[in-house]
Amino acid sequence: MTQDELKQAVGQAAVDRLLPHLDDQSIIGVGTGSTANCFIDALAKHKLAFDGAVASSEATAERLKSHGIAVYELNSVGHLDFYVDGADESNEHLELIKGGGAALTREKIVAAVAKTFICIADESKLVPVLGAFPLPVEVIPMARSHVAREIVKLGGDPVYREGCVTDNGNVILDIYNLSIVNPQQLESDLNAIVGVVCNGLFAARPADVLLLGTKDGVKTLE
Ligand code: ABF
Repeated sequence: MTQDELKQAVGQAAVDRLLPHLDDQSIIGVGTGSTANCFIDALAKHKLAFDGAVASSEATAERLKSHGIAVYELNSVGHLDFYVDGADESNEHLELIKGGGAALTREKIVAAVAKTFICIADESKLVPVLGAFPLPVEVIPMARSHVAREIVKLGGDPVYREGCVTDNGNVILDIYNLSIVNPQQLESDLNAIVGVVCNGLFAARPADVLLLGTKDGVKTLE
């Protein structure tokens, strides 16, 4: 199977997992990226089975609307039973690096609200130790240099993502050369730097379920 086929398989597996729990009141949190797009396309075939969605990015909102799926503001939604999204890396504890697509802050907010966070990924994303993928940090633009200096003190090599402005009007620093043995501690340390809006470690609130696309089929970790 190609990587695209693995992504389609996990997108479909997430839909299959959700369907028995959906009714005409259900609103689903939906993430961002190519794997999340596979989920959206599979979910659209069942759009009469639920009410609508909350999107973690403008791009996802547009894709949902293009399928005729209603998109709600998070503030207008009382609760979310499910959030479905991809990741850049996951360890066996379902702690994640996310934010390669620069949508990390809204993704973390929607994940925080959802009762169950289902992560969907192809098998290349499962790693023993997080950090080979550069860790994204969303930063208030005027704090960029200050935050970069503080990240160096934590042992990372921050690189400004040129030309990238987030949906929130901020910039991204990607941290290279980390071997993240304590993801919760690093997530907390990065959040404590003045000027940091959010970082791409999802460890304080990891995924609840990982649907992993492998050449032997979709495996479930939970
Ligand atoms: C989102 O999409 C991000 O948090 C992550 O950076 C990215 C994964 O993208 P893809 O599914 O295209 O690999 O989930």
